[in-house]
Amino acid sequence: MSEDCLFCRIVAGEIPATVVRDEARTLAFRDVNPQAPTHVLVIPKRHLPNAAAVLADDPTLLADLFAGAVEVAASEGLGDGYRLVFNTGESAGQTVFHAHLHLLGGRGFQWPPG
Ligand code: D5M
Repeated sequence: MSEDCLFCRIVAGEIPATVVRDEARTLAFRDVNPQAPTHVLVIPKRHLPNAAAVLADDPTLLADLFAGAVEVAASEGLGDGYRLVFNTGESAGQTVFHAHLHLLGGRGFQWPPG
């Protein structure tokens, strides 16, 4: 755990979150500032700063994040489609430097994204 990391503190139960899926190595909870009717973040419980670090550390953990997102998408009824996003680095809009996979659904999306 990184003491000054917001998402580590959610994993530790020090900051409340609306958890939708709690697995051995991953946690999924609702984004506090939702950009779609369903907006869930799937994170590794271990502190890793971004998706590239997850891949370098353990590719099976990256697979667990995707599996978690796909399973939450199904349980949220997003059969029509959804978007999965890793913002990686400040220039890509990453603001929390604990890896997190955004699951967005329940509305239409544009391409390219902003
Ligand atoms: O996404 C970081 C995301 O984290 C952003 O969509 C808001 C969300 N966030 C920030 N604080 C919280 C708490 N406390 N609970 C739930 N969600 C939170 P990024 O890709 O880094 O821009």
